[in-house]
Amino acid sequence: MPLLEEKVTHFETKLTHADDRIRLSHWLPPQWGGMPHIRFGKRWINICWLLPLGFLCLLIGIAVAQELRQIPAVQAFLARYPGHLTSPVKWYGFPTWLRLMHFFNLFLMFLIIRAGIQILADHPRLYWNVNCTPGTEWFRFQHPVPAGRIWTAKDDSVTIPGWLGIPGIRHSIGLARWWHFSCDLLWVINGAAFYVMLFVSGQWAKLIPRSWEVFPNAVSVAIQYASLQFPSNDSWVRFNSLQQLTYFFTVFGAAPLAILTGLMQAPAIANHLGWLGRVFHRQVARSIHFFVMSYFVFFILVHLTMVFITGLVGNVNKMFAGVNDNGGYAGLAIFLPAMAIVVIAWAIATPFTIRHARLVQKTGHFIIGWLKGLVEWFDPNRHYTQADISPHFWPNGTMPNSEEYNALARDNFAGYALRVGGLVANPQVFSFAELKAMPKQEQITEHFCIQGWSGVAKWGGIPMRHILDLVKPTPQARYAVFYSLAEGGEGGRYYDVHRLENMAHHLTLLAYEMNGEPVSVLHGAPLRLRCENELGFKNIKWIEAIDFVADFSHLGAGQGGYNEDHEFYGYRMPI
Ligand SMILES: Nc1nc2c(c(=O)[nH]1)N[C@H]1C(S)=C(S)[C@@H](COP(=O)(O)O)O[C@H]1N2
Ligand SMILES: [Mo]
Repeated sequence: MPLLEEKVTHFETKLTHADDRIRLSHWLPPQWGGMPHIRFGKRWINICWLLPLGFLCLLIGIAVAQELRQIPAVQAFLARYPGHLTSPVKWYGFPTWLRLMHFFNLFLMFLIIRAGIQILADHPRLYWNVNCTPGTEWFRFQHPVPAGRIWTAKDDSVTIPGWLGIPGIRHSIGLARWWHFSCDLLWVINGAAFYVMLFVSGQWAKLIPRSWEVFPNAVSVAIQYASLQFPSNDSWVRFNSLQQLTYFFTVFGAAPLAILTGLMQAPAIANHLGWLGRVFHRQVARSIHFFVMSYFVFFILVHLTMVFITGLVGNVNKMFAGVNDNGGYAGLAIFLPAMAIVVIAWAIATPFTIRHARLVQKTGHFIIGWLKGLVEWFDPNRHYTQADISPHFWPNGTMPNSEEYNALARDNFAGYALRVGGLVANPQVFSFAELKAMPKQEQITEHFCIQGWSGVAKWGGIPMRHILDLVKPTPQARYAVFYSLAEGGEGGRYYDVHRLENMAHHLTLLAYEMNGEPVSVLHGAPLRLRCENELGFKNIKWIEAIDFVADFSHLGAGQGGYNEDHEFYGYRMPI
């Protein structure tokens, strides 16, 4: 059937090439959100109030602590618990590995946090419920969702300054994720090596509290700091108890929690975890992930302040030069250039990413793409119940607006046909009636948009396995290319590439029903894909044709899909 072959492959010509850099004139125009607000019941409170409030608490804390120190019982308490344990010390100093890992850690942390905030700006709302119904968020830096018009998740994304986010422009989550995930991997490797070295070297004894007395001692330190009579700083030998508890929590509490709550946001992982994935669903994980980030920012601010006000020269001598010396400048001689590296990296991350977006995408893919791909092996098997269906399901993407599509829609898609061809034994054109007569499968599943929102819906349609059985991909076929009836945001057909393994999964569906009704135009009529271990953008809407190929590098800009080409996403996105 040469004619049929042509009909499918001819879609290639409707794809557009994409720039390897971001051209701001072609990008989503900037849109500033609001100040960050937290919701208490029906009231929204501006978090800027935290600044004067925090300052007031600090003042009151100082006054209270100074009064406390006048009380004999408190003086006795301070004498009994000086602020550190008095057990003998074996591990002095800061070895080279520790100082180096400390620096790598801080260098990566800045990039991770900046890219993380950029990711958040793509859906600047946090929720405790999985439905993400507008108005139910507990935190936002965006205005309420406008009523009376279609408001997609992309419409909702906001601009943040380029010095804060990477790369600072609106809806740049694709690039921010390469930064975030690549630095994450390096950070995890650094952290794992740190754990190992701690225990190999014996330095763990400095970091891990081993007696309950650490708690009264920590209270003692807090009173001493707050009353502005600082305890003696002898971190060369041992940390004071408050310091020890804080470092301990940061290394063994906050860091693992950041990793876990990061992973739990991935469709392939959360969909694999059954009840655990339902209780700690994506929005819970995302909210906790945000708290951990806030904790890290708070920790960095306090830590830096303490480094500066408790004797900068001595502190950097210890932590950067590894010498117990309160006078010389060996520490500063390393600290200042090290900070210069941080500042330079900070300054160039955003402009570099805008100028060399494709390179950032490819580098990110090289560093972390293989690991993300591995997550596809988790079998998504979670089902929700009818009662879990979200009352609101965010729409997303660029709507179809061709005459061809509108004519089909006017006719309730009676004239619609799905073309399936390429490397298959039986290329076919299925009429809508034929498709609906095929075996039907229903599933209630959660949708994970890359931007951060989620939603549960019941989908009904044809298992993709059935289509595979009918058309029989040849042994050369490795990928299924889906072509949409709609264009993408910058023009040219929206398309997306999936690995054949994912297409054979029992939950992969060509859906023509959503929540028991025909899929609406907004959500992908007449046919849209459900692939439950991938992020939302891979669930292509308004499908016109499926083409089986051995390779996709000749399609569009060769990245495996429209958003992959134009927004620098990865084509395997189970996380
Ligand atoms: N053809 C096409 N399909 C698309 C998109 C698009 O822009 N064009 N957007 C994707 C994105 S980013 C998401 S999150 C989902 C949204 O599906 P929904 O509108 O049903 O929520 O559709 C995906 N499929
Ligand atoms: Mo999305």
